[in-house]
Amino acid sequence: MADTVLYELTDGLATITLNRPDAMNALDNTTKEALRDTLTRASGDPAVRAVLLTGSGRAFCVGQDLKEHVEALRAAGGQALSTVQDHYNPITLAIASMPKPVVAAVNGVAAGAGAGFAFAADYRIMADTAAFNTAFAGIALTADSGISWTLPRLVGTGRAAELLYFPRSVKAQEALEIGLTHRVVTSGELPSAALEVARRLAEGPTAAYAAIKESMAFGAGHSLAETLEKEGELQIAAGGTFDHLDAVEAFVKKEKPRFTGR
Ligand code: T3D
Repeated sequence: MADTVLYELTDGLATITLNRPDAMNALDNTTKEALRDTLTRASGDPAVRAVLLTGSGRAFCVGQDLKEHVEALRAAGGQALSTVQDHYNPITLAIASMPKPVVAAVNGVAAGAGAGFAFAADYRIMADTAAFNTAFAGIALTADSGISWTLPRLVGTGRAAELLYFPRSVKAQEALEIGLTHRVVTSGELPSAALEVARRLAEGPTAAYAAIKESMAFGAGHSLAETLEKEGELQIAAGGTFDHLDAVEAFVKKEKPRFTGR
């Protein structure tokens, strides 16, 4: 695996770190491929019960590496844009459909696809010095990495349009106020605060979390009646897990449940 994406698995928590600090974790082809493959690995590994996605250095991720991109454009014209199908779509889908919670620890600026990856995560915790920037229209591109789907759901259609038409840095405090992040902490506190949230999720009822994630995604595109049916199917599956039985037994005994993810 390329060292531009670091992977560590400890006690059910997979930490994925974008590691091109000198390039503000801009996404060159090597990094995009490594990130896509690393997310796929985490998704399929039953030992992984939660994922923490972050960046090294002063940025979370500034999106497409525009220095590499300009060369690709010169060489291949519009063909360079197949990276959306080859990389951005699978990466975004891997985060959004990961059958376990994904926490984005936004340690610095998250722009373009970098913001898209954070928006696709289940939980965002952000340093007070960090910011989001949709960026795309600034270089005459449309939204990708799912931003046209996630952003209106997070902040509403009107505000999403404003942020896409007029890209700007949305600093942490504003991000919190408009619903772009769940929590803001100081940059010094971010690593431990993010780890605490992610560990808590890694120690949780993994199958139930996967079902919650699946039913919310399903509900976004289906009617109430269809969603009720889906919830029913998923609840039968969740009700058959060891974690459910153990948790109900623990409740009755007035004990704290210990989830194993099965
Ligand atoms: O085909 C396709 O590629 C389609 C897919 C697109 C997906 C996308 O992600 S498109 C969006 C690409 N990203 C951007 O347009 C963001 C561009 N960057 C910025 O707007 C600003 O740099 C930031 C708002 C992110 C941060 O501003 P600031 O003032 O903190 O930093 P800076 O001074 O602008 O940048 C610092 C360095 O990082 C600088 O390099 P230097 O001068 O020190 O050598 C700058 O060039 C570099 N940098 C920032 N963003 C990118 C980048 N280098 C390559 N690619 C970048 N995206």
